[in-house]
Amino acid sequence: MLPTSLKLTEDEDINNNNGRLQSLQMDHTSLLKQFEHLDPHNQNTFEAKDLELLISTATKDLENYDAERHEEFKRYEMLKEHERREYLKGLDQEKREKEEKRMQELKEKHRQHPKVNAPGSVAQLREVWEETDGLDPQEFNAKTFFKLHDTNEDGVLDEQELEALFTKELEKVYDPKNEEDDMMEMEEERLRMREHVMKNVDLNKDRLVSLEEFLKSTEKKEFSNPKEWETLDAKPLYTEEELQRFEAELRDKEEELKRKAENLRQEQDLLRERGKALEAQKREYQQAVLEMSQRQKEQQAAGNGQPPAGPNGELQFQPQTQKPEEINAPAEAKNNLPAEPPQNLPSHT
Ligand SMILES: [Ca+2]
Ligand SMILES: [Ca+2]
Repeated sequence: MLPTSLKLTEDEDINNNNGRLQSLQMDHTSLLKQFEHLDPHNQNTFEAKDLELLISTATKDLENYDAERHEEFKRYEMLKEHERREYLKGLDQEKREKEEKRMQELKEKHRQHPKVNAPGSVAQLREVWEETDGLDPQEFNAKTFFKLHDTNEDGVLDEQELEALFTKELEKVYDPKNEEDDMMEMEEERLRMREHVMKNVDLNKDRLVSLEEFLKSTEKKEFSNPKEWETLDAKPLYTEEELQRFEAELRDKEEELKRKAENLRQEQDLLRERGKALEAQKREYQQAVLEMSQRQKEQQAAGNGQPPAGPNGELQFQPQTQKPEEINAPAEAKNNLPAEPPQNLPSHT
């Protein structure tokens, strides 16, 4: 949706409304940046032409957005069917037949629902009027209805306000509690309903319903006597050919993923091998360093009387060359002759 500041009512003359223009200029540069296709020669003034361009660009973007949603939905349905078929393929015949029967029953069950009123028809609006708004059906009035459902009171029904009107109809077909009802389908159905109404009602194609457009639509034949609304289950959503193409695409993607996974596995193996080689090399180096430093210690020990180093380079314990009692002992006591009792022992008396 366009920012509300950009919505001009029909009788506003942009070129003569300087105050309005000035307020638009406040943030028009940032707005311009949001849309790609604007006139690059006119970046400094915000003119009616810009506004028109902006609106038509935004409208185009929204159209593309809806188209993309339809496309995504179709793919979703094809994926669902693909998975269903794959699942059935994996079963033995007896189980498969049982499952096929169960699925068929669910499908039938989904198809059984009260009649859906054509969106935008008098019957549909009256039902909202009566059941949602709690008003007397005899007093239905299109203008009051419009005002009531223009919830943000900006004078138009936008897409959200319009879609909200269909909830009542959609609830006849889709119940989140039922296995057979798919809420993705409900949203696709809601989108289709909105597009259907816009197509009939939105005369100036600005994706908004003005009161005038709305009132005009109530005078049309389709309003009181519409064509029956076909719910999604009425027609196939894709052809068998489209499904085949989609499945081929899936297979291609799967192949590519497998290829990528295989490449990754090979790379991983390679890295693991390289890691092992590095680890072995590291150990070899460590061993070499150890041996060299041991040799160095031994050489040093031999060369300058340093004590030899232990296996990890620590100094080995060396008994003291002189025992404490020898320090003050007479020289003759140092030989192996029976020693005289020391002369200067402290008396213990
Ligand atoms: Ca509104
Ligand atoms: Ca319109």
